[in-house]
Amino acid sequence: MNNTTPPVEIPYPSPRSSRPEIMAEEIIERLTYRIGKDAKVAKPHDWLTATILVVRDRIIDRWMESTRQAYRTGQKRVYYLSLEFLIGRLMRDAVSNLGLMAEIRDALSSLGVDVSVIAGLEPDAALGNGGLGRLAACFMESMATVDIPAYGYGIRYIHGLFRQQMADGWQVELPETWLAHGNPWEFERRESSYEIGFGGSVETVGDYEDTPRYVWKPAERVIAMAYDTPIVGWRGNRVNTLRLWSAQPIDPILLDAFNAGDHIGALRESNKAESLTRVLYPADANPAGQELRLRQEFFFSSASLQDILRRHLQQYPDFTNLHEKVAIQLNDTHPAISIAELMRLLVDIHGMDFDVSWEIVRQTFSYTNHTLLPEALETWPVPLFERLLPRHMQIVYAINTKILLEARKEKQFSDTQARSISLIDEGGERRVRMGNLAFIGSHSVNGVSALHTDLMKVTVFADLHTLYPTRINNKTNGITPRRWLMQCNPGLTSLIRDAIGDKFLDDTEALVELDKFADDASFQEKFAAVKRTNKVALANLVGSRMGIRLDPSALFDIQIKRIHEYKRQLLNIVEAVALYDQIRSHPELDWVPRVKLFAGKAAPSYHNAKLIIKLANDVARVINNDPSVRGLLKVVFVPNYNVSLAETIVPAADLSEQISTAGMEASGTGNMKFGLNGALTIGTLDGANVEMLEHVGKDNIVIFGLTADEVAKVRTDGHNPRALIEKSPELAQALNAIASGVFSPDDRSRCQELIDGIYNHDWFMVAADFDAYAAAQRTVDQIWTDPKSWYSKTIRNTARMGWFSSDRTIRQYASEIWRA
Ligand code: HBZ
Repeated sequence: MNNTTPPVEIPYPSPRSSRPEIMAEEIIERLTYRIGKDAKVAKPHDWLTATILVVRDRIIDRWMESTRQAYRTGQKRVYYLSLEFLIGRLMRDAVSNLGLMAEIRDALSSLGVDVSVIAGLEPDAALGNGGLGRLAACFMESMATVDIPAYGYGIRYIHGLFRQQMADGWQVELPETWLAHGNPWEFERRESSYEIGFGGSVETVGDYEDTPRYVWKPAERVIAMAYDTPIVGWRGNRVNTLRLWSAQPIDPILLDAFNAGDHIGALRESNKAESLTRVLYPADANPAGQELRLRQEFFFSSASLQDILRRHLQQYPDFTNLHEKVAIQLNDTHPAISIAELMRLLVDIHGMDFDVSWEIVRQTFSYTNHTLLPEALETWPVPLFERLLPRHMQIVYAINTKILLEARKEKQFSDTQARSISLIDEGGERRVRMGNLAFIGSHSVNGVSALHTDLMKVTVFADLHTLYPTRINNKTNGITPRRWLMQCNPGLTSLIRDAIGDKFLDDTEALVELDKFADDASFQEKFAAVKRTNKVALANLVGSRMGIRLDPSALFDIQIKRIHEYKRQLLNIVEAVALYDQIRSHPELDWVPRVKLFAGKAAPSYHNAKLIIKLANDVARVINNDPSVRGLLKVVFVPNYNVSLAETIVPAADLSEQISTAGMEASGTGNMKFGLNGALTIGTLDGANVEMLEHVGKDNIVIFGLTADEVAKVRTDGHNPRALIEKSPELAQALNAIASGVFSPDDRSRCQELIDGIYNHDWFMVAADFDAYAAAQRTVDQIWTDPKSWYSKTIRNTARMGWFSSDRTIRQYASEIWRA
């Protein structure tokens, strides 16, 4: 370029119109020129794609402006690294956040297209398993809403979480194909590609006088290529980026091999690379300890860090201020290898001093822990780690030496304490502890509810907490009120607007104004009518998918979440069986009609969880077909639970089951979604239930069972479940019915082992909590029979759940952890 001529001023395009007639024209334009279809022959999917493209255009201006603004102001950027983003559908979210809901509906209807029909065709982006992945999705939306320049980094899995089908009541996993029709939300960024290495060796350069330099010579290399999805905040104020990495081969085809006739071998490298990002590990709070998983973790960590460093160098000369301009949040330990990788990049590639780098790294990273379950804390065998990441192994040893010396010198740590904080587990097969690495390499370590954070300090991280007593802090989870109230429950949203105005749309805590309507008869009636409409919608869905008729005037009692023994779906099923026995033995009593609805996926390798699904289906079949129950009790297991299904189920719930063994559920977020949508919670004092109790008040929640302290005490003092069962005839009868095959006549001993577990050790306190749980359920029945009291409580739930907005959580992360 000739530097005497001034640069050409390229004007920005003017913002797109939001008039329905203009958008209708644009939809036709996209249909014609982008999809190549005539409106006359266009299929519903074509309309969906064309509509998304039109919506997407309305996001792009703001997206670019958000990026420009971040550069202009030099604001600190937040990077959320997560192996999971459980997003669900994006169209309704984007349209609603842009405030274009009515306009899009009108534009489409002028073309003879029903927006709700095409919206229902959008596949769920299910790039996650459960709570941790859904939290990441809520956080992305909230970070855009509260105007934080943020990037989410993850993996673009070709197959997200498996599709769950039932075969004779058993879970069967089928591949999910969310990309089958293409993904109109994403932008492929070929220019944002990075090389990722694996294996090989480390060479030392320089002699003894010099500080040696280490050069990693990987044996294998793949390319990480970026795909960007814009994430729109509420009212479209800010648009952030979700950047997902896809693995590509360095050489798409080995032509020499192909020409020599080895057609399969010619593609071997290519297939190997692509397999890296082909599937999401379907494990949730279970170990997923295979080599491919570690490869995925390193792959996306390294790509993200290279991207972050490149962006930093566009604005600053070096990395001495990295921690002032960059905050990286590690979503659990899955990206914890980033700590060693950032050290490698700073020291080996950019020639920085080890100790200086370590301080910057520590100030840059922070780590969120999502589970105390020891089996879910990631560790990797040293030989595997060393083979795959030889330079990172050296760095881990170097960090370990530094920290252990510090602990012994400054805090007089004993051998036992040193063993517990070490990055290497030396008991048995030597393993690298990713939790300890994440803790030591971060300036902040947070739990996700007050109870969970307190327990972290005295259990898994007790000794690290002694060493760094200010590092652990709490950030109670939250949920985005856009998806989990405004979009999924438009009826309730408009009722609330009529009552208290619009303030709650921007400040969820303003919902508290609703409190004064809790005992207002006319408001209660409208609240009940909205709930009924939502229940009819759910009943229709269950009717059409499963052929089971649900009575919308029954109490809808709902437990939806991953299937895990600690979440105690089994306790709920056993209680259903006990209730079934009671109804049959006392037909003269006034039983409250109930629907017990379950949904959730089990990790494919989790035997007992899959058995619990089968049991739920077996119990459902027997109860639903027993005329003596007269429809007073129905049990349903709805297959293929996902975000979209939750959006129909949550608004329809009367009762929310949050019944985990106290001390085991880190937080829970489903509990918050139900409360916000006006369900009563039956729950233990576990996770965020404890804080929900504080917010909604003890009269508006039904709490039962052992506390976390009591569970711990029972476990150490010794627990005699058999004696308890013998003292509880209802429990004994229900357990014996299940164990003896009443619900599994084809295989009478199917559940014997499951029930033996309760008799012999009862690790999850099913027997210990059963009587309290059954009594709490009868309290729920009591409240239900007095509708005034029921709605007074459930309205207060909606009114007082505003604090559980993820906007509040994100503001706390921003001010207390990221300083952004
Ligand atoms: O994270 C969940 C917790 O169980 C839930 O209580 C919490 O509300 C939610 C969000 O903070 N945890 C997960 O979804 N997953 C894991 O904890 C996990 C841990 C290790 C793994 C896989 C999953 O290897």
